[in-house]
Amino acid sequence: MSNYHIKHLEEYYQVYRKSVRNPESFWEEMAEEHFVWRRRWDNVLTWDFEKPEIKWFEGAKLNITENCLDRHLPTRGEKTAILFEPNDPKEAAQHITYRQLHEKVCRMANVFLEQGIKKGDRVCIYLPMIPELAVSLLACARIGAIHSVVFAGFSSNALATRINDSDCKMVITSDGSYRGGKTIDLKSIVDKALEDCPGVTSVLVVNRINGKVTMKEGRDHWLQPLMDDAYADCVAEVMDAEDPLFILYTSGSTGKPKGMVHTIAGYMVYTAYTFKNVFQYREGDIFWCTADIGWITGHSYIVYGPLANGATTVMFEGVPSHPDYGRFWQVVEKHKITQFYTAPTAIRALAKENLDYVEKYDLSSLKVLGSVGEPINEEAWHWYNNNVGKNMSPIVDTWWQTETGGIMITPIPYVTPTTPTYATLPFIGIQPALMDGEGKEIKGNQVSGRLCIKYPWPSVARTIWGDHQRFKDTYFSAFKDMYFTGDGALRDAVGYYRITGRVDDVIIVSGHNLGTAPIEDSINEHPAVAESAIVGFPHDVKGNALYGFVILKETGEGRDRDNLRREINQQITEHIGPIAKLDKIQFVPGLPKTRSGKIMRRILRKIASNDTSNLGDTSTLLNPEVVQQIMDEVL
Ligand code: 7RM
Repeated sequence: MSNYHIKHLEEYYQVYRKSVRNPESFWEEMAEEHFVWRRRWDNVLTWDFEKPEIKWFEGAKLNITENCLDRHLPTRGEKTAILFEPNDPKEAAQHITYRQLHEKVCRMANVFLEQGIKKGDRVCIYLPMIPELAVSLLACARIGAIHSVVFAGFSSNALATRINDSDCKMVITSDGSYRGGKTIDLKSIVDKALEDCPGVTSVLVVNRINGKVTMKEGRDHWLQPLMDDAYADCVAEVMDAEDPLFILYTSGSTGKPKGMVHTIAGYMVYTAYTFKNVFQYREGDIFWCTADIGWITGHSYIVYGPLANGATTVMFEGVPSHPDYGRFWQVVEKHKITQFYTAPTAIRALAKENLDYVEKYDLSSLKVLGSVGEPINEEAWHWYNNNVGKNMSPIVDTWWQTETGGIMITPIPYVTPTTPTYATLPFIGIQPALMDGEGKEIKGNQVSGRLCIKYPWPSVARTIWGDHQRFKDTYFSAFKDMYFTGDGALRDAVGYYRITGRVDDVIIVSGHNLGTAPIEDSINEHPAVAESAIVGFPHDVKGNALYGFVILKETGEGRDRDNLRREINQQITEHIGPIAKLDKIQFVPGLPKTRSGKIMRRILRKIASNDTSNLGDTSTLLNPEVVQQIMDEVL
């Protein structure tokens, strides 16, 4: 098991240097030793960032489900693969063993075949966080169909756009879903979407809520009876390393969503290796990633990464606030979770609530805490570290993207000393570069620039479905021979990276580059402030000035607003300098967020610059109502 499990910092540097000196031989060794192949590759890597074209393990044959399921059966057949924790804490958790999961996947794969789905066909999956969701991804992979998961919080419009863009033939959904105290009628959302999707010939429906649905004759079928009748084994389709595994849509800054295409072998190798190291996974651990499988985090670190390692992975159907704000910690105690991976937005929401919700539970099983999705602000970091980790569990602040497939910049717990708000060091095999406005690499430490990656890694996306030109334009054109992430970052004196946010979040005020994240951190440290977001707006003298949207904590609601504004600016002056002071501060009830918890600054920018006639695409907003509320009170 050479180099598979990094145990101390010196070893990290050694393995890192090796992986960078000769990436091909490094990844070849990993691929050889830790996976099962039907045929060996002819080339480890061929690449050209100009075209762009990237191929890993070309010529190899495999099926990812044999790596995630079949090969574990002799040694781990009775081990829990998926631990399902339902929305309602009174409903029993389900422990699905590797043997049971294998059987479910095979049965579902046979159902797909009966529905006429063939290798290469696209299947849209629109399901809540129930076991059938994970099973359906693997069932697609079993027969070589390409899954396209659409997060079940998206509207029928957004769903239809995604189904049509990749020309899906089949949709897997459920009658409905439980979310906290609510139920949502998913099937009727699908029905509405399908009015505009002539290419969909069959719909398979999971019964989750015993809901009333209309089933369209000839098109719609309940899934369970078909699975019961299906054969319990299914021969795995032998796939090429570079065949697509899935499409996953990610919102662009403008225009329609981008269907990122990931291919089988490289994605498998990279997600498995990162899972093992970034979470210091050991046999017997119970790993919980709270993301939805509708996002890349769920694909890579609920399904493929954990299962490739034969791990027990938790699927949680519920929400952090139901039946109360202690739900996450109750689940940690109940299932003795060893690794807990969540998003800063969830941490901030829970940190606003009474500490009793955390302190009530025994969290001593935890060994590693993870964060992903946005920069974690200092206050949230400390809250997480003190109250969840009890200063005993390292926090891995993992930076990566839908496009990167797996974690790219991250500490390795118990190996890399952590610093709040820093994603720290590049993962093994990852070669970051910071670039300036002229397209030159900025070398050395204590510098900041645009974050690029110089060399291919196995799980980089290969194209945008149906639009290779856009793939090239978006990621491979800004800087020659580099993958451009769209993020800004700084590298500190010891070479640690801090992600400062999307590059379009950099605001130039009087010629100074200001990242939004440190200013927001400073504001958020004010005791009356719950959360904030900053954008620039045009200013005669400064070029841009800063506009802050601030959510107050309940304790701050009664305070004099002008005093609060003065205190906030005083604090920014102390933390960053007077240059970062805000010209305008508006107190708001909420911030417009995407369904994955990212603030939609584009909308705030329009509001701040009084340009609200066309807000652009708001279909991915979780809370469209706050936009109107903010506009009604604009300064
Ligand atoms: C995994 C995921 C990608 C964007 C990325 C960043 C931001 C993600 C961090 C982060 C600071 C982090 N995929 N981002 N992780 N920023 N620190 N640890 O979130 O495609 O949905 O988003 O998210 O801007 O480019 S994603």
